[in-house]
Amino acid sequence: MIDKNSKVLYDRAIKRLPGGVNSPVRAYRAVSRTPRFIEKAKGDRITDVDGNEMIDYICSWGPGILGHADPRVVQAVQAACEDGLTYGAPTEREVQMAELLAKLVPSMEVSRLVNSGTEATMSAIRVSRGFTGRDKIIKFRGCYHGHSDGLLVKAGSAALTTSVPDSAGVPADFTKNTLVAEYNDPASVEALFAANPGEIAAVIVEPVAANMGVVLPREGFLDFLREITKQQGALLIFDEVITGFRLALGGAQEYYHITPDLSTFGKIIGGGMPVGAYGGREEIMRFVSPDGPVYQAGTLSGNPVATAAGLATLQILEEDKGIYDRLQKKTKMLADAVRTAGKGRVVVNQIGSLMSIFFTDRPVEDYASATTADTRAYADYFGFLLDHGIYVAPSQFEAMFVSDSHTTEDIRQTIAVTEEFFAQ
Ligand code: KE4
Repeated sequence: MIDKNSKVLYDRAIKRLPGGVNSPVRAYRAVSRTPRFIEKAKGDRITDVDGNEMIDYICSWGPGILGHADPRVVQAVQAACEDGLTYGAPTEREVQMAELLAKLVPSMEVSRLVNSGTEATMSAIRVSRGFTGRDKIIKFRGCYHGHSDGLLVKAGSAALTTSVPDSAGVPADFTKNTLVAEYNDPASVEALFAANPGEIAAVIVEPVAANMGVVLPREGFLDFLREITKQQGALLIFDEVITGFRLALGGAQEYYHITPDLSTFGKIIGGGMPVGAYGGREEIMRFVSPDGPVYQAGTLSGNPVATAAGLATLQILEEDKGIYDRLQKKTKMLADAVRTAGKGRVVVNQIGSLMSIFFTDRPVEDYASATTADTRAYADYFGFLLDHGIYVAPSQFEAMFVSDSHTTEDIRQTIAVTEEFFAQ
């Protein structure tokens, strides 16, 4: 595997872009390699500028559930482009999107399209504050909800303290209302509610955490969050940017039979184009401008080309009754084989078409256990796979994604390369 042209492009890129990239994880800093610059992708294969074709388990961090350049989605986008790229005015397709969202995810009685997961979570938090009249929110350490100021925080010395920003440029004032609990730890949530009675507007959670690597909710954890928020007059926000339309057609809320008050979506909902969405109970969403006092807006929100890609993708998922079963089977086959090959050196968490390989010997059930993983060992695994044509996340704390276009042969190829790695 050569990376000559990637190196040339990277040298140019770092002159004009921070880290040479438009999103930090792409810079390969956690794995100390030159990032591969991509030329094209089709199905489960991605090809870099040096002609290296690789099996792709990043799938653009989640949108690619059908596989790259699905002809049905590409055709919908091409047709939409013929009629203009953006109008800044309502279109039928946006109504179809909102109606389909409500059908596939019944809790989404009223929704609004935005352009990213960040915008979706930022807006959901704002409307939860506007609706409850409360300022504080609870998030979980290790969960990521995009880069809006108030959500770029992690706990201070204990989950009970208010949080300190973990990004420069975020004034402490912007995060003082963001409280941080421990994922899978009900007591840490109870303590925050007890310490802030009547002040917490919402709890926002990734129903399956996928930004500390994949960490599953313990039995009853999500039910607990649903219960305590109801009791405390706070809203439950499911951040389904990753789990939405991935764990099931109705997302994690269908998979776990929990109805949140608000949900956020991204990635798959745009079918590869920039689309996010937030929404939920009608009485809450009627607070959003121009119906209500919570302002939120966007020039390209619901634009005809992005909604064409999103609608085509959701319609394909809705019509294909076997896709989620196929995704689960293929991903489980890979996860089981990696567990066997790793012989106690790795823990693999897998659910549906999401999985993570942690280089640790203990169960990974929360942020603390996830961070026991040996990130150097992960970096070695990453480099070995990359050199053997397998393209996985350049960070231990991301997810692997399997698409409907991943063939059994390619899964077997991935297993063989993994077995070779562990046999060294
Ligand atoms: P975007 O603004 O990147 O569309 O979505 C933010 C977001 C919100 N909620 C969850 C659960 C998310 O996982 C994300 C974004 N995920 C990352 C991958 N861990 C996107 C990749 C990147 O940052 O480049």
